[in-house]
Amino acid sequence: MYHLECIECHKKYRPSDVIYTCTCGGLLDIIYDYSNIHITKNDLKGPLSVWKYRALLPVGREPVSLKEGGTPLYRVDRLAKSMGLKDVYVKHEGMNPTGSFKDRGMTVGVTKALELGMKTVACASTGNTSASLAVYGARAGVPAVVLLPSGKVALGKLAQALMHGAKVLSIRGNFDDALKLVRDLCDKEGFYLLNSVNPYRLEGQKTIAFEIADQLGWKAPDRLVLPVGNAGNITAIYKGFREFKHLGIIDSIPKMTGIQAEGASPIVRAIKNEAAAITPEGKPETVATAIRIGNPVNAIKALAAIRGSGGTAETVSDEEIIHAQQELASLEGIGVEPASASSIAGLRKLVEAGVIGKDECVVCVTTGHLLKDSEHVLAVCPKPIEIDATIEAVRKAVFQND
Ligand code: AN7
Repeated sequence: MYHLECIECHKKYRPSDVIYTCTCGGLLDIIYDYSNIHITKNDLKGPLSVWKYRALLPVGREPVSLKEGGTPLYRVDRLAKSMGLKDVYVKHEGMNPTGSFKDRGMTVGVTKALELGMKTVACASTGNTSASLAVYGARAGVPAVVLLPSGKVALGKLAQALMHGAKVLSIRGNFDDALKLVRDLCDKEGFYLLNSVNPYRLEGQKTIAFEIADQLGWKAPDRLVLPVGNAGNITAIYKGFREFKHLGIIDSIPKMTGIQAEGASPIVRAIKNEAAAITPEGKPETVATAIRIGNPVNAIKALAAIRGSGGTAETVSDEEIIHAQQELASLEGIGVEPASASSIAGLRKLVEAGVIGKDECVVCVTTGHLLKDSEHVLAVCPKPIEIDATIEAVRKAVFQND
C-alpha cells in the first residue's frame, strides 16, 4: 500500500524497515499507491480528527490516540482589518490534547512504533515534542526518553514531560546538539526515534492541510503562514495539500510561507539567497524557544515546499513576536505561545512589504497553546495590582488610569 523512498537517490524501503534516513543520508518520504486510494468529499463527512484520514496514513493497527486533530479554524476579522486584509483565519493547533500540533505526528509515530515492535521511544526537543512523546508513550505503555536543551524549555512543556513519566535528560547544549545525541542513542540502543526526521511523524501532521481544506468548504487558502523550526510541519502540510489536490478534492495549493525568528533563521536566509541548501547557525537565539533551532533537519524538504508552492520565508524580531502574541490574545481571544505568534507577526510584516496581497485568503497556523509558556507571559505582561480586601480599594484600582 505504501513504501518509503529517499528524496535524493530514490532508494526504496519497506514499511517493516526501522529506518529514519536513507543509507545515502537523504530524507525519506512516504509514498502511497494513490491509484488504489479512492477518497471523495463524501467519504470525509463527520467530525474532524487525524484518524478520519486513515486511508492516507501509513499504519494498520489500532491507533494510540487521545482524539487529536479537529482543531478550530477561527476567522479573525479584527486582526485582519488591522492589517488591511479581508480574509484571514487562524488554525489553532494549541487545541490538541497536549496543547500543540505535535500530537498529530505522535499519534501516528507512536502507533507505528508499536507496529514495529519497538520497546522504547525517544526524541530531542525544544519542548512540545517531548511533552507529546511523554503523553503518547504513556498512552501506549511504552517508556519514553527525551533530551532537552538545558534551561531553554518553557515550563509547561517540561511539566508535561515530567508528569507523564518520560525519562527527562537536560543536555548542556542546544536543540541541535540534543538531536545529534538522540540519533546516536537510538542507533546504539535500538530506541525508536520520534523527531520529525522520522517520516511517520509528518504523515500525521499533514492532516492539518486536510482539515483546513474541509473547514474552508473544500478549498485551499491562497496562502498558509506558519512558524518554522526543524521544518517538519511546513513539509507535512505541503504534502497534505498536494495529496488532496492529487486526489481531486481541492484544486489548488497555498503559497507555503515560513516564518523564523531573526536569531534562528537558516531557512529564510537560504530562500533569500536562492541557495540549494541551508547554512546551519551555531548559536540560535530567540524568545520563541520552540523554534530556537539552527540546523533544521527537514530543510531540504522545506525549501522544496516553499519554492514548489510559490511561497516565501521571512524573519521576525522577538519584539514583533511578543507584540503579535499580545495582539492575537487581546483582539481575538486566541492564546498562543511565542513561536506560534511568529506566524501573525510574519503575516503583518509581509503585508506591509507588499509581498502578501490584500485580497489573499490567508490561514495562519498557531502551533502551540499560550499556557505552554506562562513564565514568558508573566515577564511581558503588567503585574496584577495587589490591593487591600475592601470595596474602596477595588474601585480605586478599577478606575485608576494606568
Ligand atoms: C509551538 O518540540 O522542534 O518546523 O522539539 O513547538 O515542524 O519544527 C518544536 C517545534 C513551531 C516548529 N511551533 O515546527 C520540538 C520542536 C511550535 C513548536 C514549531 C515547534 P517545525
